[in-house]
Amino acid sequence: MSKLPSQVSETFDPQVWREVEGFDFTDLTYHRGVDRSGDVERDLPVVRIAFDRPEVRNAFRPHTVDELYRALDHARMTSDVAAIILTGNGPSPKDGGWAFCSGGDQRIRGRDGYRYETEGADDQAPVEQRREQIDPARAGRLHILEVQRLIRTMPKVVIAAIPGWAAGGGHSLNVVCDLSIASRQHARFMQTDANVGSFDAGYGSALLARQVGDKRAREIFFLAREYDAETAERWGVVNEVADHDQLEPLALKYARIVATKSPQAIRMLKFGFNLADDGMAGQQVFAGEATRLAYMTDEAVEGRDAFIERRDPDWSGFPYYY
Ligand code: S0N
Repeated sequence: MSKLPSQVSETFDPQVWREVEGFDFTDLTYHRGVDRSGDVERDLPVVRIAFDRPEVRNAFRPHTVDELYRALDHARMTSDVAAIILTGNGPSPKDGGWAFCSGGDQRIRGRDGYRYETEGADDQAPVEQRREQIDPARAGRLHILEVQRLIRTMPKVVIAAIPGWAAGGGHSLNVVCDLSIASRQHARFMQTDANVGSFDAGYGSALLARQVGDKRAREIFFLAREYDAETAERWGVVNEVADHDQLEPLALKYARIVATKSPQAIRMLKFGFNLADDGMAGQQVFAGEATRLAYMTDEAVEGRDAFIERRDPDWSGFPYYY
């Protein structure tokens, strides 16, 4: 059941967003930017994906992660979308607190590494029985890492707009986004993984060390101290701090600026930024894009045509040095 625009989030501006049709998300909201300033309503090249579990500081359960992957992948495949804003709705109806995301929902974390939803499983039953009650393909995966990889490898800019807490796996999601802005009044950061026996020993820590320096990253994880938006900006965890009511307008402004740039240049830059840190996987993503570009050359067309026409390729028109 979709939410009324007025119910999405206190900072949500229904004038600049329309719901993306075809989804029935329960743990997220998914909107497309719209320009309603002229006679005709026009889509903007930006989408807004928001965690929508404010009562638990936007913690994610497996179902949330499934929805997040679907929304991000849909945005990836929408050819006229240049940038994705990832944020959290709020405030919490319980206590007015704000959150981007507080990581994995600790209430459904099974001892065996599986994640148990209340729905579909009797959460009072012994672990072994619960395991038989649910589809392991849906419940057992630590698939927030798949979301991280999708954000990292998608050929579009993902902008984290942090309205409140970014903790644990939510802290790591911010790390993996391309750009970040944070609410001066409510954004708070804490890497709580080690408090709860969890550890993002991948992007959440290694990429963080790239961003803030090795000692600082170790401090963030080993001491798990809270830090605010201005500290986050000083350390390089976010790009800019905005007043709370200006957070979403600023995120939209970032997205619209990105959309004025060459899509090809943005893709190659993003993949180039990632390449060295991502090793052969990063090389593969970069090289895939280079191959796509190469297919557009006469030289590649000659190779294809020669095969189809069952003749030797004629490379004479293509110099070894440009
Ligand atoms: C975010 C914190 C600091 C906010 O504190 P505050 O403002 O005092 O609010 P609280 O009163 O604590 O919270 C309000 C209500 O929200 C519930 N809640 C908050 N966070 C969670 C959560 N993560 N899971 C479930 N519920 C949560 C509170 O219980 C409270 O509810 P009520 O009102 O009913 O009492 C503070 O809340 C905090 O520290 N939260 C926990 C942060 C945390 O430790 N998160 C988990 C860290 N680990 C991960 O995220 C795992 C990452 C991950 O998923 C992963 C990564 C790599 C590989 C695999 C995985 C994987 O496990 O999938």
